[in-house]
Amino acid sequence: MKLYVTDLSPNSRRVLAAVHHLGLEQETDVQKFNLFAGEHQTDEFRAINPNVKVPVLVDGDFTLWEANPIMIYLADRRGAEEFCPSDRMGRIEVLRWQSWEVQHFNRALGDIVWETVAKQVFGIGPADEEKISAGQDNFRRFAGVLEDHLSDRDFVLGDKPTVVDFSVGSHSALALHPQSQVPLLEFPKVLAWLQSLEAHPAWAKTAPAPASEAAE
Ligand SMILES: N[C@@H](CCC(=O)N[C@@H](CS)C(=O)NCC(=O)O)C(=O)O
Repeated sequence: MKLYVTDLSPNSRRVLAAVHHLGLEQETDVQKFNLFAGEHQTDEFRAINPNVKVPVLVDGDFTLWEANPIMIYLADRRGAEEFCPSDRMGRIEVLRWQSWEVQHFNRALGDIVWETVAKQVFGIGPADEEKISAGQDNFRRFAGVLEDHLSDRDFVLGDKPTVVDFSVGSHSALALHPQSQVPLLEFPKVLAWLQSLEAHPAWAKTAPAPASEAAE
């Protein structure tokens, strides 16, 4: 299999972490693009993903873009039921939380850390305080849902980490960045869950270097 990723991306991180967790390193040829140098903007890569974005997985004749389905595909390929349940209701739970993180939780989180971390690291202008404040309000709304959900479990689907934790927690390094201004102290269960994800062996292997923690 060939996997196209970049160093500076929570979307790439979640897929790479799944590769490690599932023990697929030997079967996966990882190609890293430097997005800032425009290495992905070629006709060849556009033919692989017309969105011209990473991550992308190519497995024989099959090409798959979008981080969340790539992780599910890899888990199914491995028959990794504990990591990604395949029964009807288990799969619905995976889809529920992955939809939620894309649309709500990580969108709010991304809005904050774009202003507080990414802009500083990439030197692309001052943080917009109004956008930070709006992002924080939005984050509180959805983090409250996760806080309640984690009241009786360690991970999103129960007592073990699954593909859903890699999805919902994909921005962990940015959220835990000292300058993030993500109001995590108001959500102790969410904070503890993010910290435990950071300690997960496969997740830890894919931790961004300090200077590259501002992604997307
Ligand atoms: N929804 C996509 C998002 C992919 C995405 O936004 N990738 C970024 C890196 S995190 C990218 O490739 N950006 C390059 C570009 O837009 O030119 C996914 O989940 O895979």
